[in-house]
Amino acid sequence: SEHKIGVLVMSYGTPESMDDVEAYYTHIRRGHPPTEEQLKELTDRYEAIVGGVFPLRENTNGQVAGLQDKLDSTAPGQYVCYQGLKHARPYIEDGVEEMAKDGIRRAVGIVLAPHFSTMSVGSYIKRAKEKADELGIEMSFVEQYHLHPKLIKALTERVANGLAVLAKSAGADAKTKVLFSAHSLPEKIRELGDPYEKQLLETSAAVAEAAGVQDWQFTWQSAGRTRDPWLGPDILETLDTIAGEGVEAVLVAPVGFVSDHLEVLYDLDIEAKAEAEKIGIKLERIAMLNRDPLYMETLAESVQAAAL
Ligand code: FEC
Repeated sequence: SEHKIGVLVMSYGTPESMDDVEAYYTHIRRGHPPTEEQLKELTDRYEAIVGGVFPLRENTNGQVAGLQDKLDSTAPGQYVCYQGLKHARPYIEDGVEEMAKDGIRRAVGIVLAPHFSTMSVGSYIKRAKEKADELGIEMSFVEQYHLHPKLIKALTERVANGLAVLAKSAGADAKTKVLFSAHSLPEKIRELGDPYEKQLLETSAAVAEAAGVQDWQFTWQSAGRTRDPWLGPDILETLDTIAGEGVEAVLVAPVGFVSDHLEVLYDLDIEAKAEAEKIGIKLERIAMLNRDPLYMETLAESVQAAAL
């Protein structure tokens, strides 16, 4: 397979079992183990989410397989996909080692997150590049694909469907708002001139425009539990603010994420939904991309462009 191009598909990673949550959390905290209380809080969140405990693993596996299929159909025999996770096995470095073992000399890296931040996609790339340099693999990277037309189309379809569902539950006359959201990051990214915020607003504006949505805003979610200030306002606060402005129905579009996982199934479907109920807002969420064919094409085309 020496002439094949390796594709390192990188994703956040999730624990393999309940027993693995502590090690996973320790890795996220850069080697600092969580307290009993922090660990219990995270374990409780995993136990509360619907559809089995760790859906991100299956979804990432499905996306890697879907991308391989798409590449095989457009460029038969040219690409071979490997998985590399940020906080769980197989780690990013394990994926690069697998490529080296298979004799891969050239590779492309892509992250299952559309927007670039030095703290997110940048850190995946840094780790992959370090390992690839060490093992003599020549590697290029897709840094973002947040305005790829097929990504925008897939998200637009979901917003249109979500609004139709919401109109049924809240009534077609309800004052409705679309809230685009993404994972918050520490405020210090602003001083670094990070493109994350700008790119998220660009995706949101493109989808709103294509879906004909007039009333929308962007909000953050899932801020970390650290002492640094994180980007806000958080979705819970935004819901309170817009309830005060007379909004009766909200469609949440978490465009910074591509899979069903904890930050969507807990932070939005349980936590934000409960807050909305408390203040009398009807809340629905768009379906996540998971293995959507348009998303698979977005990934395949981005990989092929970066491989040139
Ligand atoms: O379903 C799952 O098992 C995993 C869900 C999950 C995704 C995810 C995505 C992103 N994160 C990003 C940034 C940070 C920063 C910190 C941080 C902490 C956590 C914790 C859990 C967690 N994240 Fe995450 N994130 C997911 C899960 N994340 C659990 C630890 C408990 C907590 O704080 O809630 C803070 C780390 C630190 O202490 O420094 C920063 C970003 C994304 C979206 C991009 C991507 O997917 O890479 C950014 C999914």
